[in-house]
Parts: sequence; structure tokens; C-alpha cells
Amino acid sequence: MVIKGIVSRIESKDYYVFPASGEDNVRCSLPGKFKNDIKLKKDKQYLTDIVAVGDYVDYELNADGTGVINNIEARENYLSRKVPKIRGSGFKGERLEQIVASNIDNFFIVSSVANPPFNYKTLDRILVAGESSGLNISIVINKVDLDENFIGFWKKLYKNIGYNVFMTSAVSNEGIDKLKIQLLGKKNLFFGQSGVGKSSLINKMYSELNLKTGIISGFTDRGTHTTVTSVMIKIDPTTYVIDTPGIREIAPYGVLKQDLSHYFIEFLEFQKNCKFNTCTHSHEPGCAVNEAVQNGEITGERYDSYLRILETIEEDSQL
Ligand SMILES: Nc1nc2c(ncn2[C@@H]2O[C@H](COP(=O)(O)OP(=O)(O)OP(=O)(O)O)[C@@H](O)[C@H]2O)c(=O)[nH]1
Ligand SMILES: [Mg+2]
Ligand SMILES: [Zn+2]
Repeated sequence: MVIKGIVSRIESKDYYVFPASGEDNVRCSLPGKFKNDIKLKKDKQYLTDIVAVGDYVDYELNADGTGVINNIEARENYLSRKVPKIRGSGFKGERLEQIVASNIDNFFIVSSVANPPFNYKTLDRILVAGESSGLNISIVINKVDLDENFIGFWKKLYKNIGYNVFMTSAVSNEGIDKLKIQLLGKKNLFFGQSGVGKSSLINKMYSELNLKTGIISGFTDRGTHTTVTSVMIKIDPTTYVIDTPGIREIAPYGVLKQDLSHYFIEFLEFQKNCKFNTCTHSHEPGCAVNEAVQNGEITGERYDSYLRILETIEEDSQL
């Protein structure tokens, strides 16, 4: 009998799947034939993840209660990143695509006021990843209990661009209820730097959960993250939350230089007026984006982020 489910967690060769009806995860294996399918695409694209958290799959039950996945449905959307290049492996320019999660209704980018300090450049990189994946994005600025004042500047900046911005504290409970309402009936992905409080926020919203949180995790101690693998939690039959390990850095996967400005959504209305339609808005004469920066219609901070990301794309241009 074929059962439909959704992948909630992956641990080396074990794929945990929530049955479409029912509470408990079923531990499934993935037959080798799926791995061969991927190898065939080798010259086109290198993929690390055949199955990702959030994927809809079909599986069959074994007598011992474990399962075997026999179909993976096409993804409606997914967030991915370039896997940092492992030294000595592969050929020059090779970057692997890592799928963080798929079939996402709400993408919450979590940042914090302090500990670790608010980092708009990281936020802008994650925004590019989210926009280029076509996700429904919200920004969460957590730890507002630590400093309410200076963060108002950033809140306003991102609101003016058009993003939903939630100001929260897992300590004082500010903004927790407002955030929680957004999650109902959706598949919600929480993503952001290590230590910003992703797991703490999820624990606050759902007091029955007890996700591990750090004392002061990852960001001071290189390479340590409190949350080590992405986990999808079923809140009710239609509401899911995915907690992810903190990232140090994100490189959006497959974003081309000429497309980057499309993912800075406030640039869109200006770029059509650039003198050259191939304008990268960096050095070209007659650039309407640049003019908008001079006029204050685009902030210097966002333009600065744009230029920095553009540079890193140039380094990877063999993609
Ligand atoms: N002051 C303050 N501290 C917080 C808040 N939210 C979380 N923290 C603390 O920040 C630290 C990191 O919180 P986590 O929830 O583990 O952060 P995370 O984003 O899940 O980190 P990773 O799992 O490493 O990605 C812990 O010590 C939390 O107690 C908050 O709103 N205010
Ligand atoms: Mg965590
Ligand atoms: Zn331009």
C-alpha cells in the first residue's frame, strides 16, 4: 500500500516522514535508484540533496514499521544555498547546491538586535536567496529586549522596502503572539545566523516543544551550532514549523550577475530606466539605480549590499 507523507528530518541514510494522516514519524530508506537518477544529470548540475525536508513523498511500509520511499514529488519551491567549497574536491568552480527545505509557505528570516549584532549584509544575502526562490518572506528581528532604540532604523528601512517586519523577544515575549498567528495553517521555515534565537522563538510560540537552545551558541565559537540538523515539527495537521541550524554565511545558488538586481525588490521600478538594458548598476553611465541612490530613493546600505554580492557572483561566474 502506498502512503503519502512529508519528509521531516534526514539523518544520514534515514529519512523521517510524517504520514499525511497520523502523528508519528516513520523512518524510511531511499532506494539506490534515486541516486542513479541524479548521477545522470551530472554534467548539468551537481545536486547534493535528492530528498529534502519538506518534500512530499510516497512510501510503502515494511513489516517492522519502517518504510521505503518510492516516489518524490516535484517541489513547489525550495530554499537552497551553495555548499561552501570543500578544499581539494572536484574541479574549479564546482559548487554544490544544498536544499535547506522545500514547499515553504512562509519564509521567516530571523536576525537579532544584539548577540550576535544585527548584520544587514547577511540579511540582504538571505533576502536574495529567498527572492530568487520565489518565497513569501518575512523578517524577524529578535532580542528586542536588548536594545529597542537603534534597531528602529533597520525596522523602518526594511518596512519601507515593503517587507513584513516582526519585532520579537523570546525573553520578554514581545511580538510572540503576533508572529504565531502568521504560522497557522502554513509550512513555516525559520532561517538565519546562529544564535539569533530561532529555536528559542519556536519554543516560546509552542510551549509543548523543547527544542535545544544555546547558552550563547555558534556565533562566538566557530563551527558550533546548537541546532545541528533541520527539523520539521508538526504543530497540527496543517501547520508545520522547520527549525534550521544557524548559518555563518549564505551564497545564493544559481543567481546570475544580470539577475541580481531583480532580487533587490526596491530597485525594480528604477532599473527599467537605465540607459543600457544590460546595466549591472555598478559603473555604467546613465544608471537609474545609481541616480536613485543619489536621490535617497534607494538607501546606501542596500546599494552597498548589492555591490558586495555582485562582486562575489563575479568570482563564481563559471557557474
Ligand atoms: N536576550 C535575549 N536572548 C535570547 C532571545 N532569544 C534567544 N536568546 C538567547 O540566545 C541564545 C541562542 O538562542 P537559540 O534559540 O539557541 O538560537 P538559534 O538561532 O536557534 O541558534 P542555532 O541553533 O545555533 O542556529 C540563547 O542563549 C537564548 O537564550 C531574546 O529574545 N532575547
Ligand atoms: Mg537553534
Ligand atoms: Zn543601472
